[in-house]
Amino acid sequence: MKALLLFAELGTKLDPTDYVGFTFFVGSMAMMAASAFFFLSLSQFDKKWRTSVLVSGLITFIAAVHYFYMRDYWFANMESPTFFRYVDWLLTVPLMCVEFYLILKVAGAKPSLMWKLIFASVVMLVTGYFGEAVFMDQAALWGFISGAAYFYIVYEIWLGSAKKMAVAAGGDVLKAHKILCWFVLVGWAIYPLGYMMGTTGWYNSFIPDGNIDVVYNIADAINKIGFGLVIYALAVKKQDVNS
Ligand SMILES: *C/C=C(C)/C=C/C=C(C)/C=C/C1=C(C)CCCC1(C)C
Repeated sequence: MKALLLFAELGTKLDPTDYVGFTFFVGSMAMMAASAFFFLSLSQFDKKWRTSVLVSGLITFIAAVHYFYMRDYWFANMESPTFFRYVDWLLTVPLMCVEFYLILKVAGAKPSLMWKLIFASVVMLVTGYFGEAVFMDQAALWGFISGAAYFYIVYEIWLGSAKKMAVAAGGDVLKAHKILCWFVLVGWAIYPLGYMMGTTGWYNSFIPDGNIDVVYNIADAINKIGFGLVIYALAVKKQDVNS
């Protein structure tokens, strides 16, 4: 009975001023729509590019499922679904690292490049989770370690071996790699900003207070869907060249 009442109450309480809930809602729909788009486009690509577009779809689909959970969690508890958030990231961010490897394979990228990026992304996310949910009074320290792993990824794709391979591949692959690099440098930098808004540390004096979920939700939409579209556009171009 109590559960029923709670449900009835929830159903009538989609507060129009709850902009956090709104971004969870829109986020889940956007991820779902993007997944349908990527999956339904798959048959137009040959094997070489199909995997890349498939991974784009998996990234937004995994996010969509997590957004359904996060949205419900938010409406039921009115607090951050930090656990679901990090599980989502732990699955999708390594897949974004896989995308770099997949598009650079034409220039001879080896799986070791992929594993380096995946390892750094896992360090970035696990230490971020520690700061946000486990050792909250040391958020600044864990955020710093997480940031170091983030900068390693930025270095590797902008200047390291991934960059060299992109240059070797040239043409459309190099162009797509460049855009993805910008996503990681600018789009991903939104996350540490959200982290600093939502945790306690020395940065509180100059970073404004804000809702961490709104920031993360906007960043996710930009990064997951945008990233996927860059891959999709590259696959379409390559397909035209081949046929
Ligand atoms: C689809 C989800 C994506 C692309 C998530 C990316 C997340 C990050 C780049 C998070 C980075 C963080 C830092 C660099 C420091 C503070 C802690 C984090 C985990 C928010």
